[in-house]
Parts: sequence; C-alpha cells; structure tokens
Amino acid sequence: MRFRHIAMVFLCCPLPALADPSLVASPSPPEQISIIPGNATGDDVTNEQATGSGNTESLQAWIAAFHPRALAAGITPSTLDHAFADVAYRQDVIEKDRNQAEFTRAIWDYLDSAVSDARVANGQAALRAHAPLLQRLEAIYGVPAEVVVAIWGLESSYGANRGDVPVIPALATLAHDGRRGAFFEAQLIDALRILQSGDVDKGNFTGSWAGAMGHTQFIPSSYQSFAVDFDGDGRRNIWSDDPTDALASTAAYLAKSGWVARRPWGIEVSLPKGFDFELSGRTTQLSAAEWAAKGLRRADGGVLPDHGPVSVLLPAGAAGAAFLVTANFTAIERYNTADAYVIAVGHLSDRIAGGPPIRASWPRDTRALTGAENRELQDRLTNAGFDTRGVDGRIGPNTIAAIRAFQRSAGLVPDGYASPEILDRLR
Ligand SMILES: [Ca+2]
Repeated sequence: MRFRHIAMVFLCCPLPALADPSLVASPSPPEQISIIPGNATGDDVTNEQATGSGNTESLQAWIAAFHPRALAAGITPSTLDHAFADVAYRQDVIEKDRNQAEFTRAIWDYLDSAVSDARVANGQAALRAHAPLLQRLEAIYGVPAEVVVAIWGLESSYGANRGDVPVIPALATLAHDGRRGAFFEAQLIDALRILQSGDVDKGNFTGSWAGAMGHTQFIPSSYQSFAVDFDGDGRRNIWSDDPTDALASTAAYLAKSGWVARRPWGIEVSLPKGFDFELSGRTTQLSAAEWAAKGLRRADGGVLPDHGPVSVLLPAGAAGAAFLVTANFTAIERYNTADAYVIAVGHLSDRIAGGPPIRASWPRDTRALTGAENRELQDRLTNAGFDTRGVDGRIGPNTIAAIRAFQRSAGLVPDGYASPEILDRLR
C-alpha cells in the first residue's frame, strides 16, 4: 500500500481507503496537482475489458442495459430520464484516462509544485479570507484550518480549478468504457443519487474528468459518505463559489477518518549515524521516547514530541528526507493513499502555518522508476529469489520486503526503496 514513487495523473479527489496511489500532475493549470481516483475499489487498474472505441450510440446502448441496475439501486425512472436526456460520449475523458498512468514523478519534483511558494502564499491568503469559517470547523471537527486549506489548495488550487466536465456523461463514459468499469458504475450510481436528492442541479453538476467534484474534489461515493450542509440552506453544495460546505465536508471527512486533534501529521526528523533502516516503514510503530533512544531527533535538533505511536517514513529511501508520521497521516491517507500526496498535504499545511521548508536534501540526481520499470524490478526480484508476490508495478509492502531482502543479500542499506540503482543491480 505504501507507494514511494508517484505516477502522475490529472486530477485529485478524496477516495475510499483503497485508493489508487498514483499521483498525477495536471497538464493544464500549473497550480493544480492531483491524484487519480483510479483504484478506489481495489481493482487492478490493468484488468477489466476496455474498448476505448466507444461513441454516443454505444454509450446509449450501455445506458439502456444499465437502467435495470440503476432502478434496483433506487434511482427513479424520472431521474434516469433527466440525467441521460442529452448524454454524449466523452472521448476527451477516455483520452485522459488513457494518458494518466504513463508518467512517473519523483517525490521532490511533485513537492516542488505541490508546495510551491505560490501555493503557500495563496493558502495563507485563503486562510485569512475564510478565518471565521475555518475556526468554526476546527472547533467542531478538530481539524486545523491549515490542513483543510492545504487539501483545498492541492485539490483545486483553492477553488480555482474545480472542473467543468459534466459528471454524469463523464462517469457514464468511463463505466461504459470498462477499464475500471465496476468502479465507475458505482460512482455513476452515487452521482445519480446526488442528482435525485436535489443537492445540485444538472447544469451545475460538474467536476474533473473522472468525476471528482467541487473545491476539494469529492468523488460521488465520498460525497455520499462525508458531505455536509454546513451553511444550513438544505443542500450539500460543494460546487458553488462559496466554499463553506466543501470545506466543512473536508473537515468532516478527516474527522470521520480518525483525525486526532492537536496532533501533527508528522514531523521531519534526522536519523542517527548507523540507523537501522530495517525499522523504517509504516509497519514499525514506536513511541517518541523509543525513537529518541535510538538517536532520532527533530530535524531542527529539538526533542521529539510525544504524538502517540509513530513510524519512520523515508519517501526517497535512505538518501532523502525522513519523517515521523502519526495517526493523522493515516487519516489523510483516507483522502488518497499516496505517501507523496499525504506528505504534500501535511507539509503544505505546515508551510501555510509559517513553518520552514523541508530541511533534508533530496537525491535529485536520481529519478523515479516508471511503471514498466517497477514491473521489471518485481519480475527480476522474484526471479532472483526475492518474491514480490505478483508483478503489478506497484511498490507495496511485499515488494518493499523483497527489495530489503535483496539489499541485505547485496550488502546495501536495507531501506526498501525502489531506485534505478536497485534495478540496475538486478539487470
Ligand atoms: Ca448548504
């Protein structure tokens, strides 16, 4: 589940726990960085049948076959008629879906744009502009204003890029296409429920190409689970220029995902010489006192604060920054499981609050492995006797364990990091 490299995609959205960790950078608005809703069901992104050759006629045939399933899910005939009255196939959506997984990005490149000076400054301005609302949200939900604003900044550049693609045609096209058909059909049914509820009019029911909606890019299932009507007008309106409901929904999302008040997402730390890199990774949780006894310090030299059980996270392996991450890291993961995304939210929130840049230097002379290279790495590790339990291009716990085992056998630092050097060694 812990993916250290980031595939770039085109949009971002809050996801159920099993979200696709692929990170993607928006090709158009330079300030927007996002995550693909991809694997929110846990489906393998490469499975299922995808035609990629649909048109409005084939879409309408698919919708006709879909009708009974929608009716069984409680969608009324009149909602279906209204929703699909003028539906058209969205070739642009399919093209974005196809392009999203083709790039990978190192975490430092991602953070450079995700936590740019402009995004920090705009976040501080947004914080000031919405201070009374954000203070109320913090009082009610326990989520700091800076964290809510950071998610807002990453998801839509503080509302500037909320997406103008009609949600129903986009999701119907993706469900019809079938590459992740089951996931998108479930999202489509939730989208129809939203339309049926009257929370939004069809004309305003827009989002990014894969159905991520509003200021903080909720996909329909997340909306159904977490959206709130905070301004009390009877609608859960995450689409309007006024971000009140969207920001409240985001705070509610994090609160329901286990956010613990008065606790950071994580802190940058410095590791002692001789640190046992076998202890890095989310599977090892120790107290601040235990980590301090092993020689860890705050990156600024200070004493480690007690924030409950914490893990050492090395998003670029032994050569990059090190963070101690708390239970609130896990809460942000419910929005998107990519380590880089969670670090970006956390670090952006720290910067908005006036905190310093990350102190450690990144191994900028290296690069992230591509998806194809990740698969090759898994294949070569398994063939060399270090079983990754599958070849899916995702650097999850099994692959990390296999990399560590290989590193140990080769006398390398066992940080479990999937670097180009490791791949070269296996070739
Ligand atoms: Ca409302």
